[in-house]
Amino acid sequence: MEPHTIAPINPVEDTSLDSEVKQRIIRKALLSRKLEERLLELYSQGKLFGTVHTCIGQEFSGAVITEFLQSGDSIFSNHRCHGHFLSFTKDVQGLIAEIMGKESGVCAGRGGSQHLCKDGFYSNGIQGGIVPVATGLALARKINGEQKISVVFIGDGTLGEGAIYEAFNIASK
Ligand SMILES: Cc1ncc(C[n+]2csc(CCOP(=O)(O)OP(=O)(O)O)c2C)c(N)n1
Repeated sequence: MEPHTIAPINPVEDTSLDSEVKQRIIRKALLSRKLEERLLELYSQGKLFGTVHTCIGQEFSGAVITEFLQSGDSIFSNHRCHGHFLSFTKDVQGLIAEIMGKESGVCAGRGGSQHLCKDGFYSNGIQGGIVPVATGLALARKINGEQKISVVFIGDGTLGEGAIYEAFNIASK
């Protein structure tokens, strides 16, 4: 059997994307990079609550995927969720306020950097913990005949979590 290959995507050079889409993708990626650089400064000044895991170097994953989602689709993210959140919701103020523990934050300051929830966006700092949740929502939507998808972002270090394989088995049905 041939190994499964995934063609590399270069969102800047890919000629199948029109320039407006490319510019939007780059703007989202830059917003994520600049915001997280500022977060790291604030963290070193002791102005943030809890931990701050950045997605520096991974900004394009959320910036590109969100170009291909439709209204009602959901994203499930991990401990490096800021870029995914920003690309999906565009809520800069809500994110910063949340990480600063303010009531005006997207989860009233209770979720912090890793546990965000807004308009179909969900993140969880427990490695792999959100994958069965994403699968459950996808299954419910399938049963209800809704044409909506769940997108999950995980890192390779999460491939040792058993729960994700149980979720993959359900998702493959
Ligand atoms: C169940 C569980 N075990 C351990 C941790 C601690 N932890 C946080 S991030 C991380 C590594 C994650 O690796 P990967 O998914 O590849 O993401 P990366 O941080 O490398 O981008 C670990 C072990 C956790 N959050 N959850």
